[in-house]
Amino acid sequence: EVLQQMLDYYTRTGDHWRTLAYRKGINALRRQTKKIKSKAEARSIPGIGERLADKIEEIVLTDHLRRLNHTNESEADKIIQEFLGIYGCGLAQASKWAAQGYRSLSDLRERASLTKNQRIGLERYHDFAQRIPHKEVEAHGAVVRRAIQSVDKEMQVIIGGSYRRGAQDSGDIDLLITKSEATLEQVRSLVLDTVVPQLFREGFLQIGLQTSRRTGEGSKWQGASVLPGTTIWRRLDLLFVPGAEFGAAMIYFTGNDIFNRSMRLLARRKGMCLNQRGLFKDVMRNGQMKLNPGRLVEGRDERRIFEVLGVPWRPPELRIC
Ligand code: DCP
Ligand code: MG
Repeated sequence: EVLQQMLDYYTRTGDHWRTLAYRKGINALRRQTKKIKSKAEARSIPGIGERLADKIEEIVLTDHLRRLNHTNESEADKIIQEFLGIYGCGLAQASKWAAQGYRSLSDLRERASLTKNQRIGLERYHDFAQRIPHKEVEAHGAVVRRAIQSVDKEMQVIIGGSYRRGAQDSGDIDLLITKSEATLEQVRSLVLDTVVPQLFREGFLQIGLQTSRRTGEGSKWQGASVLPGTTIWRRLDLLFVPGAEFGAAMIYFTGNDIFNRSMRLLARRKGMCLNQRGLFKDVMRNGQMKLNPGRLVEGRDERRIFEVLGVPWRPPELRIC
């Protein structure tokens, strides 16, 4: 719990590397079957480095961490943390508001000039802050699946993200929409031209927070939905996946992010490149820079991508790193 509070702090302050180290460390500790009581014991666990082992020993001996007392004090940090809960608000925006003197959500609501989406994020702050129970994620998926399949019976809707990893609750709902022979444009136009307008008419979709043609290469729709008979708005992502990229997209959108990172790193070590569209080989690099996209080895089949990388198949619920 103490390390988790440190992790929350580093997440809030955007300290990328410490965030990773703490997540790894906490997960490694959770997997231990007996209590870790010293620095040496902590240090012998893969994933726990020197400095984290020091902290673990301190927690064992004192029941708290000096550093934590310090980090908890910062008032500005608490404000920024609160602002970061506004959907679509990143660290830059949160810090900017804090620097402009806004101290609370009601400050923002009353005095700040906000974009339409920021205003919605603020109005629905408490909705979006709540975790979504597994069963409810499933129900949102079913509504979208029904709407999509009433237009095209062969179109598939798969619930990805933390849900696919078996989480009891999720931060948002990630739906992959795909069909074996469909192109990106075909999936996109079915969803954007037909299904999304229909789901708005039914009162299921409430708002589009990012319109697809502006984000990335137009491969998703992001917004909010409400189940019939309920009032809480949930964050919903519709991800358009061409049939040929299904396996790579499944890996990417199943996560978790750290598992993805290690798969990509492994691909790189083997002279390949893994992204959400496929596994590529013969990629030429100049340091960090990719000089060519390489040749597609596999995109369609999730298991095959594991095989080519030489990684034994890992069911989604074991992809928690
Ligand atoms: N993803 C990633 N790297 C990121 C962000 C996301 O690899 N920086 C991938 C892995 C995630 C998936 O996309 O599992 C979905 O992203 P979410 O932010 O929705 O994360 P989760 O679904 O895992 O968790 P949550 O319950 O918070 O939604
Ligand atoms: Mg998610």
